[in-house]
Amino acid sequence: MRVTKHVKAVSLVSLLMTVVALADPPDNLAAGGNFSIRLLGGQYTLSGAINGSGPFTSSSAYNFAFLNDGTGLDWQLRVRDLVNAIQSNFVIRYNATVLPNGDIQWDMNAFPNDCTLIRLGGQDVPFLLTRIWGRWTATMTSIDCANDPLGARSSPNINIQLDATGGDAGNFLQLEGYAFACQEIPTLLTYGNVYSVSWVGYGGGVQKSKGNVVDDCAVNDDDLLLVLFNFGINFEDADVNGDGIVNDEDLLLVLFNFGAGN
Ligand SMILES: [Ca+2]
Ligand SMILES: [Ca+2]
Repeated sequence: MRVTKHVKAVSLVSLLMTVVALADPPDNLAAGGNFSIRLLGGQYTLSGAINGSGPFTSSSAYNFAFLNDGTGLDWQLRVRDLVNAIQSNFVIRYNATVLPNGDIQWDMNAFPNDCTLIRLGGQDVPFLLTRIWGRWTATMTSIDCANDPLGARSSPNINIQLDATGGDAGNFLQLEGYAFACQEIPTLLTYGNVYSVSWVGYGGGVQKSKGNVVDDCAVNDDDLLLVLFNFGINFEDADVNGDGIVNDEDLLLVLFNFGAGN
């Protein structure tokens, strides 16, 4: 029985290999399921009811999962995770576009109208966040399969590098709101602008749940063989869907994703 299944599987693989096209960077990025990012530095200004400016750096790298709706490359986060000085839990979404030149651009534009707090000089003061918007743009470069250089994700390995491009038009964050009281009083209107941003990101590879059990950033013969040689037993390394047994379901996941990441 098992031998018959294997023969059928190998025949199907031969068929698939004739129709699977080489994946391009956007497909590779999506197949990884998430990406890591680190802001290397930038400048900010505040004007209006609050005034200030200066450089900023970030010592931390972050990892964001791609959303399953939309393009498969959209992602979201809370305002407080993007601007640590603002405590808002409002969720903002970055919508992805692959530009004609192959770069990826994420746009965000939200109107939270959230009465929250902003940290000024070590004190939290009320802040009515009325709008926040921005853009990240990056080149996508295919690189050799490797561990995430930012260390922000454990698996899968990465094979796409993202580098900021497009200057201030391509990479910025802006916000506006009312400081010191959650009321739309004109004299309290405050603008924030983040610019001269440099950042780097990594992604790609293929998730184990899509058949990449041997993590070489692609679903290929090695994955197929690991599943076949451990067919019918409980072997975590070859258990694609993590249900405690290596069986038809795992084999199908490998076959349906065969060629991904190549
Ligand atoms: Ca693999
Ligand atoms: Ca399984």
